Amino acid sequence: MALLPILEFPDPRLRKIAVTVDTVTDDIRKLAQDMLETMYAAPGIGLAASQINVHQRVVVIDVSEEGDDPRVLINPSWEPLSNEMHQYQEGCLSVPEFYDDVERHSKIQLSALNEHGEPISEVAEGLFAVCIQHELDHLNGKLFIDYLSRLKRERIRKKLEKKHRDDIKDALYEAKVKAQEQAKLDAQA
Ligand code: GNR
Ligand code: NI
Repeated sequence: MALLPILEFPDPRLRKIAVTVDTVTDDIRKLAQDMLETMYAAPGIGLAASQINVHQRVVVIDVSEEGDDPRVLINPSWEPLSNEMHQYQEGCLSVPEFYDDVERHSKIQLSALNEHGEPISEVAEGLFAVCIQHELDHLNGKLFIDYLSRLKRERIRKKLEKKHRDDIKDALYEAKVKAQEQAKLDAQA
């Protein structure tokens, strides 16, 4: 198992369209397990392969209270089962610390392959339906903030760009302190 780094907006790689998985191999199952581990550690309730820079149509979801219902969805698709829409305050691991309302279909029919390569089809509602629609968007290069006003999206972009600059500065400073400590040890040796 491995924790994978998550791409953050406005990284252009989040805009790539993921390709269909031909065959559900051990490599795909290993990818899904690493994605689940990464999702639980974040913590999050869903993760699309696009977010870890793997542009294949693989999604993991766990919307259970206890976090004990991992779902692997390969080549997922959905269709609305009613025209009823539901607003939900969404967040995204690729847009850390921003939350806003998005309208999604309340009831959908999900089709996908499971981790064994078997076709599944089920009705999804509530948070599961929200999450499926959010993750499918990732596979198509779309983010929840694309549904917000340009002004809001630009404000988020500026704040995250600053965060990324600060993260790099912090990492450089940490590396410098470490190098100084090592130089001191070397001098004593
Ligand atoms: O962890 C997540 N929470 C969440 C909350 C509301 C609507 C969608 C989500 S998905 C998100 C994890 C994520 O970014 N998946 O792509
Ligand atoms: Ni997301």
